[in-house]
Amino acid sequence: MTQIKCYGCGAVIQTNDPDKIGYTPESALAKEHVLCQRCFQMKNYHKLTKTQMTRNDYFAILEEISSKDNLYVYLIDLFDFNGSLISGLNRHLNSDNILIVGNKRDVLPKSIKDQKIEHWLRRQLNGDGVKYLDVILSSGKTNYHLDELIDKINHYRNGRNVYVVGVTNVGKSSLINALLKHYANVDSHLITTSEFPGTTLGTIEIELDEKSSLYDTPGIVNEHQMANRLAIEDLGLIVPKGELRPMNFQINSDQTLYFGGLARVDYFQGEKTPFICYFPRQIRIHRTKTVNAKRVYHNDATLLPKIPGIEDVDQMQSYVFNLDGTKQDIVISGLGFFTVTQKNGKIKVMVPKGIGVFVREALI
Ligand SMILES: Nc1nc2c(ncn2[C@@H]2O[C@H](COP(=O)(O)OP(=O)(O)OP(=O)(O)O)[C@@H](O)[C@H]2O)c(=O)[nH]1
Ligand SMILES: [Mg+2]
Repeated sequence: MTQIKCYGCGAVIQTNDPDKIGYTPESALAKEHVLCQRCFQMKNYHKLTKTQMTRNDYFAILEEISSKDNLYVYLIDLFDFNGSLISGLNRHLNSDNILIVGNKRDVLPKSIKDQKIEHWLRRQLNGDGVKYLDVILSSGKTNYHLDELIDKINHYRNGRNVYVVGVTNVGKSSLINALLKHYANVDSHLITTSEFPGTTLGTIEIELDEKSSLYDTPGIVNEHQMANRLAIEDLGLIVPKGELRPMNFQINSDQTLYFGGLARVDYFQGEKTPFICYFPRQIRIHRTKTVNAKRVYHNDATLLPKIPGIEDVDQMQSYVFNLDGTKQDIVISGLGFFTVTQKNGKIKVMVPKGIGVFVREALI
């Protein structure tokens, strides 16, 4: 029997086990385009369900697609650069075949020039030793640069197949849907997208011409991203819904900021200085005196969301950073970042264990 794949997530359709991926009731098989039950519930009721895919499953897919000569469109979420990279990217994919797309351009302020973002992105990639063919910025949400993206893909693919790859949630499926709507007038049987990391479960083929196709692929789970630790119902809170607005806090050296219930920064040495915060609007930023911070975490019911299992701020992991006067972003992977430019200052960042905290050259 030939395999049928779900058009929403790429899982192989099966009618035996409702708890496994690809399950569809037999009655749904008669349709021209088959959707699995999980995608049906996501699309119609926004009901998200966890799946059993492991990191090894994703790497097996990556290994399979990288064994042939293809063009790889590697998406990076501009809001979460560090969370978007997998270590040893060039070990998995040949640098001569990688087109880097800085996606979700819409979340960065319009006032910053594209050229500045692109240069910043190239410097970050170089700093991490990532080699590639070219870089382009895009947004699947606002259809930004779709024509330019298609031109670059056609230029570099040279008749070959194209695979859209990247970690979960960078917007691979949304960008492909934008292309489908824009160029093929498709508005039904679109690929399923959601804030759940791990929406796409198998490769999804879209024909480009008789000989070649473009494929959506499942994202690789990046363990240090916040989205992998949150309760499903809270995932929507950490996905930026629109352009990030800076929130400026003048902080004294005995003060603390909470970013929802997910992270905290103590400024414990240095003169009064601005902390310019870029976090999704749904995340409340709360300032308190450091001496009261522990009690506030415990008692303030509005510091939301919290990671399941973390009731006390002492259960978080601490990282101390020295501020040296250069304009730097302190990044909390998958949650947001703040910019500080203070000399001779010290901060302590507290995050749930395993969540990445990075210092980088300021983006904005
Ligand atoms: N602001 C903004 N949000 C986006 C954009 N593209 C996708 N998103 C959001 O990011 C989340 C993930 O989008 P998907 O398209 O499902 O991401 P994916 O890379 O296919 O994820 P997996 O299938 O899990 O690997 C969803 O909440 C989208 O609404 C974009 O260009 N801008
Ligand atoms: Mg996807």
